[in-house]
Amino acid sequence: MSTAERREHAYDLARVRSDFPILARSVHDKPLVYLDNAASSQKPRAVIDAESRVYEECYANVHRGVHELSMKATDAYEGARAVIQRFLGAASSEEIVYTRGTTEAVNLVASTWGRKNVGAGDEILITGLEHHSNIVPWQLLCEEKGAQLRVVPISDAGEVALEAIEKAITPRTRLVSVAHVSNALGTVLPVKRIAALAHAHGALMFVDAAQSVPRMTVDVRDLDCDFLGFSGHKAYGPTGIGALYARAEHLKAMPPYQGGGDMILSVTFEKTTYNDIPYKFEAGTPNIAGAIALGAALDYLTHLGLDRIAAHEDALLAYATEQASKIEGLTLVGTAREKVGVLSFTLEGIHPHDIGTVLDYEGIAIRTGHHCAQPVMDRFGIPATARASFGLYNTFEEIDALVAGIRKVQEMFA
Ligand code: 7TS
Repeated sequence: MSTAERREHAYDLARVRSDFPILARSVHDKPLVYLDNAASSQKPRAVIDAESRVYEECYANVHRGVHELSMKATDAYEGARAVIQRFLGAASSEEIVYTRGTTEAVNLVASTWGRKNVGAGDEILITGLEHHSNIVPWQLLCEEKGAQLRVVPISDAGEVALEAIEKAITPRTRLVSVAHVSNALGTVLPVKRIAALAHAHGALMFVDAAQSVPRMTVDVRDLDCDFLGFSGHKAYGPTGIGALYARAEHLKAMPPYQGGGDMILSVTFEKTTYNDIPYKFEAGTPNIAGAIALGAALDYLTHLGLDRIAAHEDALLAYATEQASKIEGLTLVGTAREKVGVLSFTLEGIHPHDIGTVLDYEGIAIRTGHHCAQPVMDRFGIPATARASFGLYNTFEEIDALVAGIRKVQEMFA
């Protein structure tokens, strides 16, 4: 995109920033520079208000009461499910299951679809750049079933070759499960093409969309995936709420996840019949206000425009990469051609935790550590990285502050 086109597509950044009350605060007497968006993003007023409005105006339990408040709460809760459905391009809102987030979406599929469909000698295929939440649930399943977890390696740039994935799929592969965007490296995986490969070999496809949903258009029918999970809190919504998208035919065939209220049609001590999808997978009183506020967050993103958000973040990452490359002793970890959202790096002779601590005193929030992707660190032979991750409200001046902060770290540890 040219500079002129970018300007035309850009939104009013100052106005957008004013939508996020927390961005006005200072940290250690410095203006807050929040660059930890891959871990969790800040919330706009629209989300904060949506959540408090539920408790002030229409709070009651859902799917239960005939009284006015319960019906209002149910309407808003189901309305938010329809927002998620449209946001993801799903065919029907019965394909949207509320979960606590991405982690629970993976665990739900592993322990329901997985327990039913994966047997001894079968294989689950993942890549070397996965977050722990897209590794451990499959390990647990494989251990229980005598199945095998296979891993497609990543290159020095942090990419995964399509040919390597194709080679790793065998007639025993039941599921391919990959991140759309790596949280540690920023690599964008070609999930649409990976889904086509999986299907061509009779396997299903799970997309971990935790990092893509907040920063690019994600359309489940275009990707043609079977399952997709994301977290509300990374998409400017509340914590403790997210969703699993799954094709209706899979949900109908899958056994229930947890047992309890709301997931049943009838219960006797002899036999229980289960509710229709998606409720079959939603036992117990859910995060009602959180779900409704997640709907408000996705509406906010839609209103701003996912392509404008993506263009802005691309420009931020390009600028940050250019500036960081000028710093002697700084090594970028993750240099994929298709990359978004995060800038992971190490500084020669300085532990990432020291980088994070010094930057914090400058008011700059980044994450340091293994980012719940220890195999990625092992692959690059490092214990940790420092990671700046961008959001729709970050500015070019904030990247300048980051760069100045990094230089200060180097001076202190010289
Ligand atoms: N998958 C990816 C790609 C992620 O980045 C994360 C969280 C998860 C799954 C798990 O999401 P949750 O909401 O269920 O916890 N990633 C990070 C991170 O990069 N820093 O903190 C959490």
